[in-house]
This record gives sequence, structure tokens and C-alpha cells, in this order.
Amino acid sequence: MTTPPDVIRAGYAELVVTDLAAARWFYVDVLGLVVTAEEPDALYLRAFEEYLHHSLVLRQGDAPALNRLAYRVRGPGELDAAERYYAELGVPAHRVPAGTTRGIGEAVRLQDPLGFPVEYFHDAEHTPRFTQRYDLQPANALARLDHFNVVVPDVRAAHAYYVGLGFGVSETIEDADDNLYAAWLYRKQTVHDIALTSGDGPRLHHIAFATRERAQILHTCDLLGSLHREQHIERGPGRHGVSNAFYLYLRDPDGHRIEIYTSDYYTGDPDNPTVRWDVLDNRRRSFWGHQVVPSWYAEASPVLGADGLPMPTSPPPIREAGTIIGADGFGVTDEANGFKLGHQS
Ligand code: 4SX
Ligand code: FE2
Repeated sequence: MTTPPDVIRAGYAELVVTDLAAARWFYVDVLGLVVTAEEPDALYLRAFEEYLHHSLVLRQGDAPALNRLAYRVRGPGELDAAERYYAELGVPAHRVPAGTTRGIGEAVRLQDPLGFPVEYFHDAEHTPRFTQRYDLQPANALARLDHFNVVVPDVRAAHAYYVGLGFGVSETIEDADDNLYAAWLYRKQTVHDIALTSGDGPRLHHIAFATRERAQILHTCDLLGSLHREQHIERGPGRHGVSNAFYLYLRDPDGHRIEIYTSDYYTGDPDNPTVRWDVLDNRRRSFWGHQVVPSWYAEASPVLGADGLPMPTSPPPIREAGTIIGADGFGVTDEANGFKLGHQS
């Protein structure tokens, strides 16, 4: 098998939004992302520690969708490696010239075997890095893009595809019958660049930005409350079991899900052990055992195919949300652990 392209990390995503002004309010006014460039039908945004041109593009369109997930590769030569790799997989891939996406150099684009529109790029315009521009940063400043999370009907197949691309597996959710419900995979030295969630797919589950501290996440909650825009809060804030990160999920005006995430752990050693969670462990998705709202399992953004139309989806063989009474609460592990509310001995 040909060597896969040397991926550094999740680089940027492009979302189609139906009301760019509403999206600008959410991403710039509320989340505080930095505007690198603005066009009548597009916004190029970055977080405060980022120096590449953008980590998020919002493009005006007719229906909400994911236009592209982009991974940064280690050097320009890795674009050749990507072309060779996908040729061998039998997946059509094509080069696009520098500037096809504003601020991004030459790139290779393809519809990956899981059905997602993916780009590999190396070169990108540099912009000022505002790490210590505290005079510019709001109290909820986002530091950098952290990861993508995608919904796929066959997590095992998707897991194999990403392992083939050279990703490490930090954590999984499994059951005793060998069903794989979710997996977290990385190239950079954190818990993930991409997570796989079982469900009707291909769809985009969320894009996550990291903050430096959890106080910054809590401030986003307070801000939305003060603005009476608390409807944008979908899940959390809380502590993940998987990844140990502190989190908050928001829905943008088009329903795209954005996670704010902080304080996961280092995975850079070559023998970093995979953490395997039992699907019946109620702490896996909320370390504090909170139930996951049904929308979090059910809803996700359509992804565009090579023809520019939404990809058809197919269902998973087994649903995580259906495996436990009440999705996540009241799992069997409570009694297995000898705990019953009101009957403690
Ligand atoms: O819900 S999980 O605790 O499994 C989880 C979801 C962990 C890390 C993530 O980034 C995430 O989106
Ligand atoms: Fe996430």
C-alpha cells in the first residue's frame, strides 16, 4: 500500500449558511472569531492563536451544509502523496490551484470513501497571531480549531479508513458484542482531529474550537443567557468522559453544531494507549452522568457531494442512543456497581 499523505492536523472547514448576517452575529459577535477577510457571500474566520488565513469559512447558500473538511499536510510534496494514495484506493482526486479557496495554496480535493468532501493543503497565507493581544480578546476567546466530528453508519469501516491514513486511536465506545459506536482519532498530539459518531451518515456532527480555559466556555453560556439567546445552547457545559475535556455544544442559526472544548490530554508518544469505554458506562459522554439530549444523537448537517448536492445517507445497524434506557441515564452499570438511589447500604 502506498504511504498516506503526512497529515498534520484538522485545518479548516467550510460551511454553507443561509443567512450570512445571522451567521456573522453568531460566529463573530457572540463567539468572537477574528475576521480575516470578508466578501459579499463569504466570511473567512480564525481563532486568536491561529496564524493561518482561516480555520472556518462561512459561505452563503440556499441550504445549510458542509462544503469541505480540510486537513493540513506537512509539506507541499504531500499533495503528490495524497494523489498517489487516493489513486491506489480508486478514489478520484483532483488538484485545485492556489487561491481556489481564498488564503489557501494549491490543494488536492476528493470525496472520501466515507462520503465527505475533503481537501489536503499545505500552503496558506499567514496573518497576525493574536495570542497575547488581550486588548482584542473577549472573555470567551476561542484559541484554535480543535477537531471535526462526523456521523457515519459504519464506524468500524470509518475507523479502518482513518487508521490507514496514519491516524492514532485515542478512545472508543464499544459493547461486549464488539459493536463500535464511536471512535476518536488524532494526528496532532491531542485526543483527536476527527471523531466518528454512529448514525445516519455521511453527515457533519460538529466542528470544535478549543479555548485555553473553561472560564472562557462558561462566559459563552453567560453571554447567551444575557442576550436571551440561550436557545443556541444544546448540551452542557460539562465534562466529557471520553477525552476528559470540558465542553459546550451550541447550534448556529442554521443548526450547524459547534463545540467549545478545552483541557484534553497529550497523546504524542507512539505507544499512547487507547481508552475503551463500555457503551453502558454512563460517564462516557458526560463524566457526571448527565443525559445527552436526543437532538445531539439525532441531528447533524448534510454534506455536499461532488455534484454539489447533499449526499444521501444510510442508517447504522445499531444506535447508541437506543442501547440504554433513556439514552444515557439509568444505565445498567449503576446496579452492577451496587448503587441504587434511596437504597444505599
Ligand atoms: O460525548 S463524548 O464525551 O463521548 C465526547 C464528545 C468526547 C469528546 C468530544 O469532542 C465529543 O464531541
Ligand atoms: Fe467533539
